[in-house]
Amino acid sequence: MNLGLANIANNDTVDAGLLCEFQKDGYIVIRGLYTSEEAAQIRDTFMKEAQGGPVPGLSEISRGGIRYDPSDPLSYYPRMMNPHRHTHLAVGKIALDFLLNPRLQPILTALLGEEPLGVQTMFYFKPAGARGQALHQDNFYLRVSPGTCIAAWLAVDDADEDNGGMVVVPGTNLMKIVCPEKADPSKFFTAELVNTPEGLSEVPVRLQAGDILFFNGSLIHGSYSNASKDRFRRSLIAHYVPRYSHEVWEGYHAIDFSGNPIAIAPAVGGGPCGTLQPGGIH
Ligand SMILES: O=C(O)CCC(=O)C(=O)O
Repeated sequence: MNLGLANIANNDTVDAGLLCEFQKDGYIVIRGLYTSEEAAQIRDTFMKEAQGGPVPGLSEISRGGIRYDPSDPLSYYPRMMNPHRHTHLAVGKIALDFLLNPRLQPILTALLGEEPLGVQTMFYFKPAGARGQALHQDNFYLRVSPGTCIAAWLAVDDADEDNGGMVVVPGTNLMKIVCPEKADPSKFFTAELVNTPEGLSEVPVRLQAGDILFFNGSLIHGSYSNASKDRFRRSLIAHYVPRYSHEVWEGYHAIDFSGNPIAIAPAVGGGPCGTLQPGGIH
């Protein structure tokens, strides 16, 4: 699965082999899509924005009304939500540039099979000692129908098992949305957990700064704690929905790759998990 730029034919689409991998396993990695210099610039810009602690209106200061304990490394470095909506800030410009980057567009178009629309960005700092995000399926939250969403997860630092890199469960992309159970708050900062189905296994995805992991919205994925002594595991993440989605969770504002807003009907009411289903930011 460790595929490089050679797998992008003419740099304008993904080749058939790569597309097959994505359809079978639910994810692919494109190595070096961003240079290490670009990754370093993203890292430095977000670190500068976070140097005084959480930024009101941008950082996720509480989850479901619960504030991070001051002893939690995430209390100083919570993730930043939708920075691309804050284009008056340097992080906003960088996030919007990532969301609508022409290098990503043909890859996303090939993987989705139709025009991608950007709906969400997030920046994770994940300092040493920080908890991970419990295994989940993105479309539980994004509520795209028909079909599903897709994520582009850019490694801003090298990411592996030591610093809480991503894990995926290949093949779960072919499953329906599974209603989650409660996650262990001592291990995870999110509340919902989807267990690995019997017969399938978690696979760690080892990335170097500048690599991008693309994954399908039904794929079970997440991450464990950053067990390193002193390594951050920063990442910039974008989520996309297909142009002809009938509905998506109401909190998202879809834009095309020219930055034009595209209206999609809101997914309201209970989803497949009834009132358990929160919808939205995950
Ligand atoms: O970066 C992580 O630890 C988890 C990210 C994730 O699950 C997502 O982007 O959907």
